[in-house]
Amino acid sequence: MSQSFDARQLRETTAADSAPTPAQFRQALLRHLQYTVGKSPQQASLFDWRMALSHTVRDYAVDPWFSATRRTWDEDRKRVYYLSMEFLIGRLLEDQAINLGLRDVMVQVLAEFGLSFDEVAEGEPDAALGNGGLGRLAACYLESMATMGCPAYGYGLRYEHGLFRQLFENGRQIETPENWLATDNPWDFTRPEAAYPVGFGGELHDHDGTSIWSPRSKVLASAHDTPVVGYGGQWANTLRLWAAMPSADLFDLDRFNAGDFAAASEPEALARSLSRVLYPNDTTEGGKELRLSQEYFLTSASVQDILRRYLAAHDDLLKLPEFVAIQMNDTHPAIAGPELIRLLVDEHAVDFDTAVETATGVLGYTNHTLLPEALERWSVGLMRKVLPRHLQIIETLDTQFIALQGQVSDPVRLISNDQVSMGDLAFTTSHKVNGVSALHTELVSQELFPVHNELHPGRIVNITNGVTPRRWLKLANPSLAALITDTIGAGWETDLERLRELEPYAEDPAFRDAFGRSKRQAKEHFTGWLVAEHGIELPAEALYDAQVKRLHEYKRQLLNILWTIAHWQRIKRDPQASWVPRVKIFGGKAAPSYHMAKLIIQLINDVAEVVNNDPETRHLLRVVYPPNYGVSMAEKLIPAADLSEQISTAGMEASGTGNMKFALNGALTIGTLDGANVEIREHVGAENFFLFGLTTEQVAERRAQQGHSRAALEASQTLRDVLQAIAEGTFSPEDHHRYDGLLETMWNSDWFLVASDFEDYDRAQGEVADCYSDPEKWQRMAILNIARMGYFSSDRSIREYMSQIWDVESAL
Ligand code: NBG
Repeated sequence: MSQSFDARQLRETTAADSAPTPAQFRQALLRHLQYTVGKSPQQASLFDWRMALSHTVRDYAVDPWFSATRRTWDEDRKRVYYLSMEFLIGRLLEDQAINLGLRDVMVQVLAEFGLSFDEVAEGEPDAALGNGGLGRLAACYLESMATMGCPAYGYGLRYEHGLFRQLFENGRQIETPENWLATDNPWDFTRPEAAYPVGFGGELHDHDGTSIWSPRSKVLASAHDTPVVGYGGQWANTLRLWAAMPSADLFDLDRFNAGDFAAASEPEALARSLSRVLYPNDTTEGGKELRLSQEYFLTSASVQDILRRYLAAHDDLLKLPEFVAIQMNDTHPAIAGPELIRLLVDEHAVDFDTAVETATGVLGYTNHTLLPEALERWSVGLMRKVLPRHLQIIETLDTQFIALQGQVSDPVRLISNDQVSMGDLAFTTSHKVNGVSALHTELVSQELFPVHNELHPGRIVNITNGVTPRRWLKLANPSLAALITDTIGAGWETDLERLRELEPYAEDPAFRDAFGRSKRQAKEHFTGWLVAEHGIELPAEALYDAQVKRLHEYKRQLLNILWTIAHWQRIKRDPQASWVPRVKIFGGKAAPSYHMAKLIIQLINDVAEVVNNDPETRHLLRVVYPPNYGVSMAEKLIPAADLSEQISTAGMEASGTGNMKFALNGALTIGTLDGANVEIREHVGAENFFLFGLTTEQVAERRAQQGHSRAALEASQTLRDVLQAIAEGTFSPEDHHRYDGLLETMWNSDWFLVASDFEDYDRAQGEVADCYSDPEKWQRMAILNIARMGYFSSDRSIREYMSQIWDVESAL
């Protein structure tokens, strides 16, 4: 039973019991070095060692992978399919080694060859197949599903180029292509036999009242599998990524022979572009044909694969919901509803209404944002061009949905203003729709889908996000993880609520000291990397105050940097006062076409340039912004932070997951009542959280007030001084007008209420500084944060998905 599944059982038989001896591991490693990589230990480069090591670790994943797959077939278990355009995995070597119980032996054996594991591992490129929170959540969920023994597949695209690599040139963001597949990907099993044709475009013909779709071009989706091993090595699932391939049989010889060369090679051109590059937009979507085609490519290949697997063991397609749960990660794979209906009706002769009922029984939809620009809408013209049969199905669904609403003057429609609303489509074809934090789910019900909600009470459920403690504590923060294990014993890794046993230790001076030492170690690890990688030196004894996440106006990096300027001005006015030394750390990328976000990046870098070179304040204030923030940087940075900035305009951040990682690693949060901050504050205690800012309701009221930005500025001399300094070119001496646009927005519109929240943020930052001056108090609060974060394990989230949405049981 999923409900009674006791994760503690895992501890008894973790892979440690069956872990290889150093001699066995050494032998396996040397074998791979010689026969897979073709090198001797004397000749091997760090790259060669990493390849041999990855293959060695991968070997240990195969047995649990086979046995999990076999058991799922033998026991005819229900499987979960997580469809996502993004999986932000990062590196895999250490993650897999930890879950297989191989980390220690691996480090030891490498040392025998004079190698440091960190050095070897640092060469692994991040699999950056995602933009931000949504993609990283998918990666955490895969890992948790494997740990919980939930039979599951992740389905995604194998982009040749993941999220762009960010460089700074004179403080400005430059995007360069990322190339994670440039060298071998040792985790990948190529599965040429698992390939499906995916059609695009073409025409519909009527045949005896049914529609026959003849696509104009077809592209082959070909599978690449990576085993995902759960902690303890007892279960493993599959991440299946589709690569697009032109296929010989799909090459249109007739067209070619008729002289229409361009048309004949159309499938080839389409194939080359489909899995070439990840769309670099976080939350906003370019209305591009290629993007829609990518989404359909992922969805169609996955749904065909799912049906093939189901039909290999069953023949009654109407029982699909008993054995299959498909989760749509945002609306990106929302074409899954029409695709499943199409396959059932057109290829398996199921009648339309039964097909709809079956699809709805299978599908679930997670909404990750309320931002209107992120709610996908495709024009009817584009749909007709790319997916004519699907458009026809959506039109029928639309008619049925309107009928369901009865006699209302202005019904909600799946198609309106010549656009298909993918959110409304996803809702109508799912049996459950979930938000990602309590506040967000409330807003999804009230603001986004009120009509759907009334028609289908109970369909909307909340499942607050979570993060995997294996990667975000055990791997990322070895010193804190060791302290926790020494104090409460092992087992917290799969039963994070056990961290509560740390609570009494908040009062224990010896434990607080030990916690302080572990924080210092994490800081040294981060700053050591920062020096080596970027040549940036940081003072060790300072408050590390971090905001790392995608650049977006609603996340308000602007509020943070404006306050930083105010703080600098204050120090300069009174350099002798007892200031708490601070390091302001920023990290994150902006969508390449998002002008304002890029301007904010430039401002942060411009401010850093001036502030870091000010001899008067240098020892008290630093601003650092290492370029190309990603999973691997986060693993070093988050454990080092003292303060976590979660300062979005209330009502705009669906959940946040960085907020959870920081608090779990003992950073205190300065934050608004937004997303999962609300629940984090409830769990850790209001007295252990620096709250500020307008609430969601107050945000709405404030926005409705004419001239609110000017009024707020008139009330804050501090903020006016900051804007004045920017306007005078203090940070852009070569171009006084660089920030005119930004200043104009601050005075005249300020949709994100930076000015309105500034004074209260300033007050909260003052409290932070006071509190940090009392190390005992600070450490007590930090320890209580850690102790009370157990709820935010992605294991808890997955358990809720299993029982509330997927109706699937753990196999363990
Ligand atoms: C993001 C939200 C975050 C949330 C993650 C994961 C999108 C569309 N949404 O607040 O902005 O934590 O999803 O749910 O990327």
